[in-house]
Amino acid sequence: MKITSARLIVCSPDRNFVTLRIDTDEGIYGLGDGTLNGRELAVAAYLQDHVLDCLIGRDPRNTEDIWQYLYRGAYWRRGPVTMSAIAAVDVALWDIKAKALNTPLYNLLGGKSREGVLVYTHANGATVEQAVESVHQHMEEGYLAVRAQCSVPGLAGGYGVPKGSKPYEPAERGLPSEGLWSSERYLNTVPELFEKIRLSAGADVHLLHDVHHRLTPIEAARLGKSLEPYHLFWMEDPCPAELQEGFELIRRHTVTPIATGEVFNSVWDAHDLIRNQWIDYIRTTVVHGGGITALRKLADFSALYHVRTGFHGATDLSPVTMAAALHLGLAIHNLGIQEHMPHSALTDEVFPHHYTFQAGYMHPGEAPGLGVEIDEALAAQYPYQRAYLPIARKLDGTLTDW
Ligand code: CS2
Ligand code: MG
Repeated sequence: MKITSARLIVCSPDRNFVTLRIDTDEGIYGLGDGTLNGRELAVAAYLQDHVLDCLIGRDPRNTEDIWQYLYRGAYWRRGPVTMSAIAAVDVALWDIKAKALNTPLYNLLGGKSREGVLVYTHANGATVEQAVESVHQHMEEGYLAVRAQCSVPGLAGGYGVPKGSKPYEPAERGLPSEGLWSSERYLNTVPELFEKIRLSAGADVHLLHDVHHRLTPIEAARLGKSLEPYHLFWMEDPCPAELQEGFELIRRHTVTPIATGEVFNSVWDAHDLIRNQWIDYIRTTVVHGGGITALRKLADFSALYHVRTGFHGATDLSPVTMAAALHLGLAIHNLGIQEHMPHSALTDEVFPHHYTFQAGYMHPGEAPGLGVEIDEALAAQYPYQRAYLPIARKLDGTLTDW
């Protein structure tokens, strides 16, 4: 089998996506996701200008060799743009390989380790009360795990809280918006949020929270301790993780489980976090972590240290990535949980897929390959529109992590 062509489909049904299609001489094609929120065209250019021509004539089943060719052959290693581009190729090749063997992708990754993948979704609100109500809504939809976020009093919006009635979509068209942030007010708000949720929703629902990189390690330690009575499933991205050893300080003070890694793109970003058990869940996902080939290795390395997976699954990862994450999540032994931020109806129309949600779990489906398609005619009706993630500043104007 040989690769005969590779081309990009960049579209924006409600938000931007970069999709790669690779065709072969046996009439089988595969899809990969190269979406990097706010920097989509950087990945598209990396693929179009530096990668796609190098694929022609190669055997698509040689996923390991092609991954090493793209990783080591570039000389310049790692980074979100490079690894998203490698991921787009890698996932398309795995899609082809599974289709050629007429089997769902999970069968090439170890087969089923479970009947379904536990997922969590997002509850949020402008107030604590609205967030509590949102948790109940999602529990009624059948979710067994819910992430809860709310605005900080006196600070409009903020990470995780939608503006108006539309579902939360952090990327905004036009130039970056700026908002204010106060860790002090946040630290006084979140314990009350989870006290109220636990009182109202009971002890069984898994509760998660995303700090979104906004605290220092000692502040995160304080937050983790304050949340212990509400036994969260995890506290996510407590602080920026460039300094991996900063997590040791958090670990020393709290037993609230810690998840991080959605902005990582290599096992080396988490090497110390994992081997020192400074975290409990690794969030790096297929599209930004270098694809199925890389994520399989990351999951297996994590398993040695009792670290489970919690793949990132926001709307800025396309249905192609959601499908790939579910195939991987069904197969690996150390699955923790999968994020499920449902895409819009329009996005689902552009990307018809076989994955399903039922009673708190998702399944990738039994179609050969990934089980995802792209309606290119419909996608063409929604061309790319530049969009950015917001910027945050502290009350004194200092730029901080959004
Ligand atoms: C968030 C993401 O889902 C999450 O855990 O951290 O929504 C994140 O803000 C976006 O993926 C950024 O593009
Ligand atoms: Mg997050």
